[in-house]
Amino acid sequence: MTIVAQDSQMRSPVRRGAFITLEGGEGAGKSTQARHILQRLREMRIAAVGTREPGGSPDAETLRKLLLSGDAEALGPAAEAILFAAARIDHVDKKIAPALAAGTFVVCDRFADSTRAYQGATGRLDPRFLRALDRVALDELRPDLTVILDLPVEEARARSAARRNDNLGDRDRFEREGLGFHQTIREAYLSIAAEEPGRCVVIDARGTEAEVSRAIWATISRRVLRKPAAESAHGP
Ligand code: T5A
Repeated sequence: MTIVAQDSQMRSPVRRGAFITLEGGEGAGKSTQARHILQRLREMRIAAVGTREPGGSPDAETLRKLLLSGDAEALGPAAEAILFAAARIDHVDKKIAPALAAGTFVVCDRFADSTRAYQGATGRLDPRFLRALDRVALDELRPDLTVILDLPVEEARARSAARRNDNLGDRDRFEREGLGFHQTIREAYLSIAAEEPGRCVVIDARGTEAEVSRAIWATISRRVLRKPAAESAHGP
């Protein structure tokens, strides 16, 4: 506990940029929509940076390779969750927190909800363990808005397969899991959204790229850009 308290003192800069995360299952369109959001923010001359998890900083990208190769799978879901959190600590410290402190918007393709959905739900991890990991990895940091792209798992799988030209050998450790695993993840995301409606919004990802982009932008406009200044500036 002392470590967390000391950590808090070091890792809570005054935060002014907005932090937007994209979540959902494989192939739901997160990376595609992250690009659209960044483009629209930059068109409005809002400083914005895109990033992703696992990864986003050089050391976290090293852990990404290990985690997606499947080499850490044998350690079990709790150890995998710790490794994802270790990557997140570096990513937050080196990239996300400094950008937000400089007033830059951060758009992140996956973040802590991925650990809750993937390791937490499919590995049946104790929620208290996951909350403790978040306290260490995130300190006080929470996304201002989390967009959860919801897509039936069969449809998501078809999109991912089409992109890979059906080369199944290219699938990473999580893409190799069966439909039941991905259905559990879909349900976990819907539960997270129901638990935290102030932070999360579920967007139906079955529409065209342009339709989904419009729905997301309407949400960002309403929930982030039009927020009164007193609410959007995050003090220590
Ligand atoms: N993970 C991650 C954990 O287990 N725990 C954690 O804590 C974290 C952070 C990361 C993996 O790690 C796991 C989860 C993941 O399994 P990844 O490759 O970074 O892996 O993430 P994925 O979600 O697997 O990335 P994908 O690229 O597969 O999915 P996206 O980003 O949701 O989808 P996108 O945008 O690349 O689109 C997929 C295809 O669909 C098309 C695109 O052109 C593309 O071909 N598309 C559409 N087609 C039709 N209609 C639309 N509206 C479309 N939008 C996009």
